[in-house]
Amino acid sequence: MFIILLGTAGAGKSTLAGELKSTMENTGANVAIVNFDPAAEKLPYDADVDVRDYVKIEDFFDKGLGPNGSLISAVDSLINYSDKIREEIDKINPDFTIIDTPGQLELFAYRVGGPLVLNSIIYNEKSVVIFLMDSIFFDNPANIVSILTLASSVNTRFRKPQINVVSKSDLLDKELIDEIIPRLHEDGYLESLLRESKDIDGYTLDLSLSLAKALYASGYFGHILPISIFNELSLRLLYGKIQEVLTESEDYKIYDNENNL
Ligand SMILES: Nc1nc2c(ncn2[C@@H]2O[C@H](COP(=O)(O)OP(=O)(O)OP(=O)(O)O)[C@@H](O)[C@H]2O)c(=O)[nH]1
Ligand SMILES: [Mg+2]
Repeated sequence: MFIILLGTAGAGKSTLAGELKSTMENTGANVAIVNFDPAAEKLPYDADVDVRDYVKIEDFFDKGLGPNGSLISAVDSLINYSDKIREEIDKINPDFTIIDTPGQLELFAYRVGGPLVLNSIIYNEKSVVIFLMDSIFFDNPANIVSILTLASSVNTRFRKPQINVVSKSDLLDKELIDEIIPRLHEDGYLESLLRESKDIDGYTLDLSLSLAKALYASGYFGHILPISIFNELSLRLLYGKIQEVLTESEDYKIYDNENNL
């Protein structure tokens, strides 16, 4: 079973990969981590499988590409090694494989290459996407709408069960954690926050209201889980949610963690 960590640059994916592995292993699970970032320099965990063994980002710089173009081409070229990467994972034979992806989210929200390579590694196994929304995006309701719109793009592209989490929740106010985030799934709540906000008006308000309405109308919202590497309980709740999703048979939806909190 595969757990794909996705999120904007610096959202905490690599750190979470290592911490989640420890949490899961403490309950007896056998967990492997795949580093899926060809441009990673230092990782906060020991990768069991590493795409840097297959592609070198420098080779793409040498072809005259810039840093972003190089990363995109490097990930695309991993399609040639997906069988080998899967063989490596199968040799380890873990209960769960965590895939730590690069923060160049365009690869997964808009382009074909990222999902294509990941799907060819995952093949017919069950998988779940954990989408990390950095707590910095929770500073005002318009930014919450923006990051949820991005989360919905990822969901449209991957068509996999997806758990949306707010990462680094230790940096958020108590009011956000206790009162605002738990209510975000309630139809119309985000719109009321937007209308009450003093910082948003005019066109930005109209656009944000329309996007928020569309997110509710499409049924996109599930409960959003705040997580922090400094809060072991939040990691255990995330693991519980992952287990629940991976043992359910539904094809693709946003998962609701109401019953787990
Ligand atoms: N306060 C706080 N900081 C965190 C948490 N998780 C990660 N960080 C910090 O956030 C920074 C970025 O973490 P990374 O794990 O490298 O983020 P990433 O998403 O892998 O970044 P890219 O691979 O560059 O996209 C590091 O300084 C981490 O120590 C958290 O739960 N709380
Ligand atoms: Mg990383």
